[in-house]
Amino acid sequence: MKINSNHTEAQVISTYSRRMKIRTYDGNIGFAKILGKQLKPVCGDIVIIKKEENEPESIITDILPRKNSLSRKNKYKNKEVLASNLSDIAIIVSNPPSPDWHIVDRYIGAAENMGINAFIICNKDDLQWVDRENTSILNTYRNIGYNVIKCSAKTKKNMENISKYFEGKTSIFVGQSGVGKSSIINSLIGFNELNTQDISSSNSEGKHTTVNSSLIDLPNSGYVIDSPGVREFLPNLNNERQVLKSFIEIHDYGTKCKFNDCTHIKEDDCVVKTALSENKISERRYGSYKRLINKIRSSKDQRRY
Ligand SMILES: Nc1nc2c(ncn2[C@@H]2O[C@H](COP(=O)(O)OP(=O)(O)OP(=O)(O)O)[C@@H](O)[C@H]2O)c(=O)[nH]1
Ligand SMILES: [Mg+2]
Ligand SMILES: [Zn+2]
Repeated sequence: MKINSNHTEAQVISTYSRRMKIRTYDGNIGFAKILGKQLKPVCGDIVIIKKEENEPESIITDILPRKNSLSRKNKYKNKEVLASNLSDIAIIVSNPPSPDWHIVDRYIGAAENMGINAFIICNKDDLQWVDRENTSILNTYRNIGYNVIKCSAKTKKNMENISKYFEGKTSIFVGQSGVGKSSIINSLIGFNELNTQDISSSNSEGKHTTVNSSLIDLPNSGYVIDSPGVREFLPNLNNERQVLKSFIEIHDYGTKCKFNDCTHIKEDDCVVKTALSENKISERRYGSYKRLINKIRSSKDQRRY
């Protein structure tokens, strides 16, 4: 939308410290600087830009209200936003690196708290890493209601289905370093826009090849945001209510508990614990839930002393 002669809206497509790559409403790509120190635009933001005469770069003067945002707490305990205005979080897993399902639960939790979809993509299926244990974990996610798909960016297995799913959406690709986020996106767009790199063979850890998020146009419609591997970014859950909202099956059984403030940890007469003993809730997911509740409780204790 054009606002007046020298103010227009643009979308942030990648961030480089205080300089942003933007796309204006007419599709032009350019760079813009941020006005002042308060504004902190992120990938996916719609911003107002001002064009100064004889200046090559525009100035970002404002950020339009975000529909939603994916954020974490940084090491100084400040909220740091990674991306905004999303419809889906695609959580990529593979092996190598060995999958960390707790990280998957945290991203699912972020999606649930943002009110958007979570989608699990098991990449590197050409390596046949999905064994019986992993199949059972993936079936738990399917039974709760999440989409799970196996693919290979290398052999292109299921790439067309993935491409169809993300059409018209604004999704962010997240997951451990080296799982193949950038490789899948390159495959979806049909050329190597993003850098990818071998996982170091010595420790099977990714090398954190992607260092800043960037929003990529999909060939038909929609966008995907490539993000750096999770060592740099794990979404934060701020309180016990948000943790409960993250685990929809625990939340659903929990509505039938005797006490409506039941936290499903130590209480007697807890429907969640009964469901757990009857294998209706996965032991692993419940463990993940408890780990996050305990994390919040211990950080509260630390603040008290
Ligand atoms: N065998 C196999 N290797 C793959 C596949 N997809 C990606 N890889 C390899 O996995 C390595 C890491 O891929 P990247 O796309 O850089 O991973 P990333 O998730 O973007 O990593 P960061 O940017 O560090 O977060 C590269 O060597 C890729 O070639 C796949 O489907 N099969
Ligand atoms: Mg990458
Ligand atoms: Zn309970």
